[in-house]
Amino acid sequence: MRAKALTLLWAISAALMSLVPGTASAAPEPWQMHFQPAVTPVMEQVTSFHHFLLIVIVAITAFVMLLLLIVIVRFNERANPVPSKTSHNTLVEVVWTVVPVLILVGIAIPSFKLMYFADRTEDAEMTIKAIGHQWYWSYEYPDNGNFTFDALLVPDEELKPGQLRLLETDNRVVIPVNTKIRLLITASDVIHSFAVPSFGVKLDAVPGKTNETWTEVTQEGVYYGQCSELCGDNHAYMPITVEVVSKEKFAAWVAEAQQKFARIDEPSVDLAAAAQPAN
Ligand SMILES: [Cu+2]
Repeated sequence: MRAKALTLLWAISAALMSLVPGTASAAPEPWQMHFQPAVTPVMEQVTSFHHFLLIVIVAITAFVMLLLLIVIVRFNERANPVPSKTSHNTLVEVVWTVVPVLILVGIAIPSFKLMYFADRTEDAEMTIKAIGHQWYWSYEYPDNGNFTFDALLVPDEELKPGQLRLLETDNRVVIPVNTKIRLLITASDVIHSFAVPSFGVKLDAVPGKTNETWTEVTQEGVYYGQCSELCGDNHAYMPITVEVVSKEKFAAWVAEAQQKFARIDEPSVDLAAAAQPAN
């Protein structure tokens, strides 16, 4: 009976979610109500954990509503003019203490499992470092030639057809598909937060501290994120644009990026020349 009710709730919530427009495409859409589609193992688990919680919440709300209705209908002054003087009932008190504890434990176990799963990966194939600045992100690719670049918002008047307003950057973070990537997140000035909803990644970028998480995107495409920690005037204007490509395309992009972008360990001024005494 309970299994049947849970299945029914599941079906209802799934049906309601399928009515919400914009659940099928990779890019966020105006008035989107539900999550962006999951493209990493972490986000898939976040989405199904959310569905599980929704069922628990609906069941608890319906149960409390039912109790309230019973009280209103059966125990109002007219229906029940002589109320009982009961003030204690050990069994009921034990039940209303133990059952919520069991529900919370039932939520906590999968919650902690997911938290540790999202926390870090042992066998990352490459590393990308994202650094938050007021107000843009810069990226470092230590395993692919140690180059670095900045990614700034494309202003409205420079948007090309197909580019999303406030979400497109001049340089995209390019990553290979089906590759475990360690993400190191930090900041240079104030606290920012690196968040890409369809990856299930949201991590604070704290000056003087490096936070670690990971991602493995299973579908090629372009995904968008934003700084998610109030960081000053232009907080809303430092988006994250990630392009997920095949491993071959990524190798080609790396070769190009090594020419195009600066190396981290290469000084921008020629130190030897600068040390020469001027005549
Ligand atoms: Cu920020």
